[in-house]
Amino acid sequence: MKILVLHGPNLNLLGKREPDIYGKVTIQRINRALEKLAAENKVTVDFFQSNHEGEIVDKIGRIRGEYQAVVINPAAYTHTSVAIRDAISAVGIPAVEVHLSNIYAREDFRRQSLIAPVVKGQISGFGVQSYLLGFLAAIELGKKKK
Ligand code: CA2
Repeated sequence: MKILVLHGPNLNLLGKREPDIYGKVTIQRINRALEKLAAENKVTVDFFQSNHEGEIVDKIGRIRGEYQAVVINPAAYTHTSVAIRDAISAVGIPAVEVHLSNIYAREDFRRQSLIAPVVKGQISGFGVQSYLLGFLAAIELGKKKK
């Protein structure tokens, strides 16, 4: 089974700026923790990060047949992107939305996710654990898909 982990805009800055909000963990450390979890569960994981909406849309459009599930942190595009929502809806691969912070405990504009209605579920507010829990959920979804 292959699972894609998709990181949205500015997540490449994790651990380097604004550690008070997102902590000191870097995207590289999150990816290493996911690789360990993937190995323990005998699944393959690939990673993709982009700051560009169109690149994320294109990537989602290319994954049919290659991946059984997707874990996505759409970052700021969570709150704005009809294009990413439509891409997830169209591709027909189960997706899990994850957020480091609890988006419902933050500014009003972060409390709406345009992505949530087209994913299987959302995990928000547990820092790196959000990714790990989301990845375990994705494994279960991928098993059903096989
Ligand atoms: O909590 C999350 O995971 C978010 O998806 C993170 C996004 C934010 O726009 C969402 O509302 C919630 C921000 C990711 C960018 O992270 C930064 C890290 C360091 C410095 C600046 C931004």
